[in-house]
Amino acid sequence: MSRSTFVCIDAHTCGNPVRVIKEGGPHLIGETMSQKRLHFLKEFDWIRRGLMFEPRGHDIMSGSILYPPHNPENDFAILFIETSGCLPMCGHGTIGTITIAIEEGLITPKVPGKIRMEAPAGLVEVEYSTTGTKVDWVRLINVKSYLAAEGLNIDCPELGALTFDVAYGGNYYAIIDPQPNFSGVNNFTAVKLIQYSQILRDEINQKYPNMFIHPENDSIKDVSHILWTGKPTDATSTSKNAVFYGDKAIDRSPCGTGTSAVMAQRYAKGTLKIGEEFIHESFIGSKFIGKIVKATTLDGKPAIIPSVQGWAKVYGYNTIIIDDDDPYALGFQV
Ligand code: PYC
Repeated sequence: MSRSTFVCIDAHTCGNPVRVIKEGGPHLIGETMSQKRLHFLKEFDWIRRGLMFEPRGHDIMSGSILYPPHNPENDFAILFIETSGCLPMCGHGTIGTITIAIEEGLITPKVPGKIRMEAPAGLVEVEYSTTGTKVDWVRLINVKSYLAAEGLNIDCPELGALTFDVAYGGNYYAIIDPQPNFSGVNNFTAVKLIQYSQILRDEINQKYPNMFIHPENDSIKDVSHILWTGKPTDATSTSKNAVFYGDKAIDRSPCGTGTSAVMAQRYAKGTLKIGEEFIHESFIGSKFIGKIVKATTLDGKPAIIPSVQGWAKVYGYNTIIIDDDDPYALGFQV
């Protein structure tokens, strides 16, 4: 009989959960965070399942584990753990993790106010601001983001034929903008969007096999998220979204990697310029401030370096036990 204990700190980023595993994370083998992510998925996925799924987590739970950096110039490396697996990059996860790590003294940045974080998808530079012991905001300069395909077609139950684009912002997103068969996120419930997204994600990856593979890291592939857009509720926002991830989740935050993907899509289509503010509203109305920091290239194709700013609040300390004698040690989903 064995029992594992995980000391966690819980927060939410603009409404979406982030659980940082402060103690109890496994030793991982690899020379990069991308290699360590694959080692974790092969040997330690039980930890993710136990801590993210019910009864210790829920359908929308996500979290992270911190590791020493592989390059001594950087501050730390991060593994994202989510109900969906281990994402190569997670924006709300980064904002929540940095807030927890600074407020709770888990890291001491080499340069106060700036952090160099190694994510499986690549190096992410972060800035943050504090008042006393609290972090006010976190801004991440994300990995190269790009529009991978535009004007693709798929049939959606009830709605009919839909056109969509695919963009990368640390994960691959199918972006469905308002069109004749889809009037925008405000006219749909989360339950409906989840039902459609579950079917569409599978169908998109079947219809377009091997089409979305990161040019520099082939462990990052396929559409993992569906991002539905629509008119913002607040007149000061640029756009509103509902981002589907995992099996049943709609992101409560505006989704950092999704915001990066949409900025890459808009930049490629000429509707967002370098330096222009892109205020992205989540399904519950919380906001991220996005910006294109600069234009770049990825594998010879146009790409951008996006920044995404948001806030997080720490709300609890949680020591979690996973005991072999628990029939739900590995969690479950209904
Ligand atoms: O903020 O990048 C993000 C994210 C991915 C999945 C949920 N949130």
